[in-house]
Amino acid sequence: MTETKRTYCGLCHPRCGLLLEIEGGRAVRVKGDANHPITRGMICGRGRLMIDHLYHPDRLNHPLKRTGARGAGRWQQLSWDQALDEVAEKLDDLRSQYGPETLAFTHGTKRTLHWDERRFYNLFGSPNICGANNVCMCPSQAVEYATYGGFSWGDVLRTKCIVLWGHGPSQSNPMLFGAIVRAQKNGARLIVVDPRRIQEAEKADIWLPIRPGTDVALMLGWLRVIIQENSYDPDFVANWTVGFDDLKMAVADYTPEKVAEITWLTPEQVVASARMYAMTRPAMITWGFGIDKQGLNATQAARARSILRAVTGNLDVQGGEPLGWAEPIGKIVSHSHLEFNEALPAEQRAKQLGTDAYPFFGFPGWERNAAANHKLPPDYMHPPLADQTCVAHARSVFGAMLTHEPYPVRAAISVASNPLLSLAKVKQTYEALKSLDLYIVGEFYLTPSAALADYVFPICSTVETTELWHSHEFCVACPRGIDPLYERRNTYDFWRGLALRLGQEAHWQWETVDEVWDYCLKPVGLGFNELIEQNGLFGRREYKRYEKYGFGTPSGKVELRSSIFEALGCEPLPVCREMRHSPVGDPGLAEKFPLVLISGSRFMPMYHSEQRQIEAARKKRPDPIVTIHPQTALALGIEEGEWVSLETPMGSVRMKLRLSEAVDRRMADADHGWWFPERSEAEPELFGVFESNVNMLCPDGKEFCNPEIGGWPHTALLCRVEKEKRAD
Ligand SMILES: Nc1nc2c(c(=O)[nH]1)N[C@H]1C(S)=C(S)[C@@H](COP(=O)(O)OP(=O)(O)OC[C@H]3O[C@@H](n4cnc5c(=O)[nH]c(N)nc54)[C@H](O)[C@@H]3O)O[C@H]1N2
Ligand SMILES: Nc1nc2c(c(=O)[nH]1)N[C@H]1C(S)=C(S)[C@@H](COP(=O)(O)OP(=O)(O)OC[C@H]3O[C@@H](n4cnc5c(=O)[nH]c(N)nc54)[C@H](O)[C@@H]3O)O[C@H]1N2
Ligand code: SF4
Ligand SMILES: [Mo]
Repeated sequence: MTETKRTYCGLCHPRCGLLLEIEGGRAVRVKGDANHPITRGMICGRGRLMIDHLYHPDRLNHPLKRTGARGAGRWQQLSWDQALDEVAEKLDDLRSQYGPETLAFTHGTKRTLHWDERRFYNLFGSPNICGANNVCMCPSQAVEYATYGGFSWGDVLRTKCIVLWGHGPSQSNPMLFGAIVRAQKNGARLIVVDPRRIQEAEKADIWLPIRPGTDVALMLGWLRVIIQENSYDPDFVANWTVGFDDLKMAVADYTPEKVAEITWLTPEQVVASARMYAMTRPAMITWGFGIDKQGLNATQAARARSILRAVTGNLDVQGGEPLGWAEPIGKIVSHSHLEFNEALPAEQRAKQLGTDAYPFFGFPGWERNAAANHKLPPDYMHPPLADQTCVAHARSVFGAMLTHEPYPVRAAISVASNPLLSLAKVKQTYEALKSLDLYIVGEFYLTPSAALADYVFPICSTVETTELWHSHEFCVACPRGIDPLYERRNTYDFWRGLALRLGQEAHWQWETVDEVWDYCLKPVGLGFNELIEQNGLFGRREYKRYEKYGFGTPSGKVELRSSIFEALGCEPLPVCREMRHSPVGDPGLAEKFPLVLISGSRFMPMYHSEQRQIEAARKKRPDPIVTIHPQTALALGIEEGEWVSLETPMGSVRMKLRLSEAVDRRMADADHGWWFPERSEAEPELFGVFESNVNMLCPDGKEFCNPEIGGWPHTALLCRVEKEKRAD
């Protein structure tokens, strides 16, 4: 007999509705849930692999404790209680010896709840949560809070013009891509700013093949055209912004000719695209990782993008860039409340590593954003999440593991992150993790990072747990499809298990995560099960609420000139910087490393370093790939399908060569996230983690990071591609 259970996929961000078919207690098939109120039966090629993932023989099913040397691949199984008891005791000892700040956390992309770890760290007393946050979306969030008091999310289905700026949803967000295709059918224009001729570029009205890392110059050029041609919204600018005259001066030099020279575009392309964006209303610019991964320029590009949205009058209008939470969705208990940031005392906040160098992304910036937000009704605009706008800098944290400066970091926990694959400067991350007294990982699989742990906890898949998923406009209950297999548990149980053993019991009153969801839904008069039954809660959006409340910034207006940046010694108006390793930034280096490197462009069905062990996924992408133009390959004497060495001044990796006219002759496009689960775990092999891991080539020194947030570059670097030199 087949039983069908409603559940959800969390193998990437959208949380699509799934139906799990269960026979004899075992899930055997998966398909999209046609009754899901948002995803309506759609699932992608990765979601279809849920069964393979759920029962994969490599899955971690029991807690493990290291028995040999770190990284030697020798483990013993133990019970959750035993493992949690031992870990808690060690954490307690380390806290007494070095202070709570000695415990760090490495953060991945939004796959788990995140507020639970923040709550645990706040109560433990450590401000040292670090990870991909400085490069992924969080910078945009922090910047938008400082500029207009919230994070906007384009209204794709009702817009007339979409700008995909460093964003390739056909590979990275299939649900959004579907919506863009529908919007185009309804007449929306599409502008794509991307160095590669991606699928979206083929469909675009205008494609701008920009030189990587120079997007701020184009944004400033657009602003200049828009101001000169009076195609901005004069009423909005006059009534709702501060700093317009300063902005005018800041963009004055960015003539179409100058922008063209910087960006590899033509002056005509600059002007035509600016006009299309400004004169087609309403319009929206999506968030794209192509911007956030630019290191030096990422923060200022996010600032310039938010300014473009504002001066064109697209903020908080239908079809533009809505702001804030729809009624009554905003009443649901926010993640910022669950984070419990007030629990971390000022003297512990002051110890956050890296904040001296990058104040805007640490407590000094977060506290200013939060103070400005407090003027607004909380159900209209939730406070900035510390999880997304207030983190320690990974390199400072790893530095403190190695040097014990400014104080020793002796322990770390990684849950839902694979730092050896995701962070720049792999070797230092490796040395740092190796040096710890205690390293704990919560995972699905034994990854290269997990292989270095002292304890590994088996975490259940999304279909084995629940989640309350909300956007600004709706809230959906994500139900459990089957009970957790073996001894897998969800991350809430992991954190609560530790918390109870470390004196935090008063603050973890909910025994299960389902009870947390009931607590969150109480203000809207629902329980989690009722929400499942009524198939979601949908809000009613009001537009232009700034007319009622103002913006959640210090001035109450959109700050084209940012007072928060200024107070923290950061550039208050958008500026363009030349990337350190670029054909212009270092022409001498460019002679030795002549190609501009971009890394990590998304591809299906892989997600970052995941799915490498899943046969059906691996068939589609068996090897790490670097792509260059056929003419470039001809000149280098290398051919499609051969293994090549890809090198930057940081190091060298091997990848398989692909040739494509979709990339410029002057650049190379390399996969990220590669390790080889089929190889040996024990060191020195460590699943081949150093062999084809593109982050071996990415730097994160201060000269490469933007001074506001400290984001490091995964794009716009210099590299060379050569025939592989064989040892034989
Ligand atoms: N060179 C280069 N580097 C990049 C990027 C790039 O474009 N180029 N992209 C960057 C970006 S945007 C990001 S966000 C980071 C991503 O960085 P990470 O999030 O660290 O990347 P993943 O490889 O997805 O690692 C997540 C790990 O968590 C596990 N996992 C997944 N879901 C869960 C869960 O629900 N619970 C638990 N406990 N574990 C789970 C997976 O098995 C996987 O090993 O990488 C960054 N690194
Ligand atoms: N299949 C798959 N989907 C994913 C992920 C995954 O690993 N795999 N990761 C998820 C995560 S955490 C994230 S953050 C999102 C990111 O998803 P996207 O925002 O789509 O990010 P990317 O694919 O990294 O880069 C988008 C585009 O930026 C371009 N680009 C690179 N450098 C530059 C530049 O300097 N300027 C401009 N204008 N463009 C540039 C690339 O050519 C690429 O087409 O994807 C999510 N979805
Ligand atoms: S992996 Fe696919 S099915 Fe799963 S949440 Fe992401 S888009 Fe949806
Ligand atoms: Mo990301």
